[in-house]
This record gives sequence, structure tokens and C-alpha cells, in this order.
Amino acid sequence: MKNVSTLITCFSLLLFMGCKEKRVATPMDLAKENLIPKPVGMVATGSSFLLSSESVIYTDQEFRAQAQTLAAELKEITGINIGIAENEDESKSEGIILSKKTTNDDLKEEGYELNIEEDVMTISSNHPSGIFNAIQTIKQLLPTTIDSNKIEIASGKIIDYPNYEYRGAMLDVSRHFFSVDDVKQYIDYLAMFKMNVLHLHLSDDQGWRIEIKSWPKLAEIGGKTEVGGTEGGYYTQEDYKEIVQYAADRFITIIPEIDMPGHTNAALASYPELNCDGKSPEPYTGMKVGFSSFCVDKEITYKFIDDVVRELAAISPGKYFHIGGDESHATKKADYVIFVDKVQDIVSKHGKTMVGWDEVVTANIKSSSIAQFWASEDNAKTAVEKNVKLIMSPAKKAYLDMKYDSITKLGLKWAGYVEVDTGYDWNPAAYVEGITKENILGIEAPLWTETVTNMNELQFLVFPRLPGYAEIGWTQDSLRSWGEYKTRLASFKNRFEKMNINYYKSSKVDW
Ligand code: TNX
Repeated sequence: MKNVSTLITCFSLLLFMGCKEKRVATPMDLAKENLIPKPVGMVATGSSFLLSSESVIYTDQEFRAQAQTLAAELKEITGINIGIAENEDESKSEGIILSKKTTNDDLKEEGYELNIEEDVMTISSNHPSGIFNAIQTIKQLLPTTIDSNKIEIASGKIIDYPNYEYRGAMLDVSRHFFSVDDVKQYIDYLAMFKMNVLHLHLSDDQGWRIEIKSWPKLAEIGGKTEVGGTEGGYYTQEDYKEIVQYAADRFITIIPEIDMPGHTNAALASYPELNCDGKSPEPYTGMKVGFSSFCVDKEITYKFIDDVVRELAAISPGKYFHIGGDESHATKKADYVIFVDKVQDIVSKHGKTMVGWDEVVTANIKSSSIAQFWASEDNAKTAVEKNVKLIMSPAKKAYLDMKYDSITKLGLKWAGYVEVDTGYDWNPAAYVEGITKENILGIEAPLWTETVTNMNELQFLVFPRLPGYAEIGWTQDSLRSWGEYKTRLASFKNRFEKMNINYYKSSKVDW
């Protein structure tokens, strides 16, 4: 009799198990996950959320595109196909929920909350960009090696929002040209770390990189060259729009820069009438700076600039237009002031806010314009006196083209070596005396490409410093320390390798 009842019990148990395989959550510690940038708040609840082919993403109508992004990313990383459903009542007992119901005012647009429970993961934000940022976090919470169809994410709660509204990187496509696909790849790197600006340095002595329909020789002649005499290139306006859209889909704004009145040899070589003597110089493929200047006295110079700004502003949806303004050593000081004042008006006329390298503060710039600090602390202080906000890019800390140390082959060293710890361990709001967070729009890490000819070389200078700049922009200073950051960075080794990124294996990091 006893045996029979045991058999019956087993049979019913088998039946039960066969009907639905009960998931067993693995205890996991969310607080131990290595996220970059580090979130504002993170509380672990010691369990895990299971992602499976039965998972469904429920979304508000407004976040449908982000639901698709999330499904596509999850599919790519895990191979699992996850369905999407419109979520009307938000009372689902299983799945991933994208929701507009947030409880924290600090989230603004880019912030998000992530509530990870055993059966439900809820992503809440006020805006699609916040959901996008949460997706970047979720990607970092997934295991790097997916070896079964049991994919778990540590449970708990994350509340996260940025410290600075402007978190950027710059790519100099003038000294060496980078293709549309290369730029898209770069945008992916920025998106991964929640950066939201890509500043494109589109013109310099060595090359003009954007088609201007009213001045076609800029691209035809000015676009041909690059440093070292190899073949340059340029973006058609259609190419540029494609880049802008690709970036916008990732909540990244493209800021176009046309550097002037110096750094203009490529334009001067394309149109003789832009030169004071009416003669075009030879194209330039060296690495010197500070020898060229637009002719400040000529009317045609401003007609030219008006056309360029008009055409480029029309295809740049962001609010900023960068006019360069650096190292104008071949322009008289008084002329420089007249020039910047006029160009500032042209930029406003076309509906944009002017940004310039820190030298522009020596002109009569409006308090709504923005100065990008790179070298002169005096200029940075003048900016603050004029109530002009700053983008912080101190070359000694934030230049991605500086060598790591004396044996780094690529890069320059005029601002010193920037090891990974040097690049990370500084606070934009304490860098220049008298300049505080209120004066700062954000941070930007520029990559000048005199020595960088392809993506492999680019990766070597950009990684692993870029994640550090992203964290400086995103994470409050009080939550950051090099000693703790470097262990999180080390854990990215597998990700970098999986992404085929040629990163610098700094001895400062225990990889
Ligand atoms: C200075 S930073 C420049 C660039 C060079 C860079 C190289 C700045 C505003 N001007 O023209 O490419 O140094 O590090």
C-alpha cells in the first residue's frame, strides 16, 4: 500500500513538472555588478530575473521604439527572440515592462529606474532617452558568455541619472578621414557608456570633410588631402544626414565644427578669393598648426561663412554650432575679435548657439554662447566672468590623442602623458580655481587624429580611456574613486575582447 501511494505521488509530481518547468532563481548580488558609468543608487535583493524565450516586453506606446531596440539587443547578445506587446494596464506578472510611471524628480529626461524582480523587470523613465540609457545598463548586466538558454540578471533596484547634461567626445575627421561606417562605430562606443554628444571636427588645414552645395570645391579640392599625403575624403550631405540620424536613434547629438579663422588651409586652397592676396596656397598635409587665416577684411569671407553655416545648420538638428576659433596665430588679435563677433551673429541668424574653443572668450561673446576649455585657464576664467558656460576638455586630462606613456607609439605628448588613471582621476568642477559646477555644461574628450589613420589605431587611444570620461560626465564626483573604478574597468576586458576592440592594456589596471 505504501509503495502504491509513493508511485502515485511521483507520478503526479512528474506530471506537474512536465507541464511547466519551474524556474529556480540563482542567488545573485546586483551590488557586485560592474557597471560603467556607475549608477547613482543600486540596491541588491539577492535573487535573479530569468530571461527566456517566453519573456515578453510590455511597453507604453511612447516607448515602442525602445522596446524594439531592447528586443534587438537581447536577440543579438543572447540569441533569444523576445516578443513585444502593448501594455495597457501595467499589471503583468511576468516579463519586462517599459513604463512612464516614475517616482523620482531627479530623473529628468535621461534618468531611469530599473526594478528587477524574479518575474518582472520594470524599466521606468520620463523620456525615451532614459529608457535607452537603462537598456545600456541592462546590456552590462547580462553575462559576457552566454552558454545556455538560462540567462539571469541579478535582482534589485537601480536609480540613475546624469551629473552633467553634456557628455561628449570629439572626432577629428579632418587630419585623417573616417568613413560613415567608422563614425557609426564610434557612435556605438559612445552610446554604450551613455554619452550624448559627438562633436565632429569637420574642417582643418589638412582637409575639408563636408559637402557644401554652394561652394562645391571645398569638398572636391579641400576634401582630397589628409595628413601624410594619403587620400582624404568627405561626407556628402546625405552621408552626414545618415550619421546625424544614426546618432539621434541613440540619443546622441552631432555638433558640427567648422574651424576658423585659423586652421583653414583646406578652404583657402579650394577658393583663391578667400585669401587676402587672392591666391590659393598649396594643399597642406603636414602636422603644424597656426599658419593659416581667413581674410577678415573681405566681404566674401562672411558671405562664404554664411553659406556654410546655413547649409550645415539646416542638416544639424542639435542646438549648437562649433566655430573652432583656436590657435589663430596668423590672425591679428583685433581682427580675431571682429571676426568672432561677426561669425557669432551668423550662427545665431541660422538658429544655433555658438560654441568655440576657449580663445573665443577674448571676443565679445554672448553669455548664451559656450566656450570649450582646452588649454588656457585664463580664458576659462574670462568665460565665467562673462557668464559663459564651459565644456571641460583640459588637454592634460581629457585629450584622447595624448600618449599613455613614453613608450606609446601613437599619439602626441605636448600636453603630457595621459595614463588611464590620470584621465579618470579629476573633477571638472574643481579643475580650474573659481570654476564650479554651475559654470559647466559638461565634459568632452577630443580625439585629434594627426597620428591616427584607422579604426584599429583609434581604438587603442580611445580604449580604455573613453569609459572614464563617460563616467566623469555621468556619475557624481562623490561616488567616484580611481581605486574602485579600476576594478570595474578591469571587468570590461571580456567585453572589449568580444567586441574586437584593440584596447591599451594599461599596467594601472589589473586586467
Ligand atoms: C591642439 S586643441 C589643437 C589641434 C591639434 C591638437 C593636437 C585645439 C583646440 N587645437 O589643432 O590637433 O592640439 O593635440
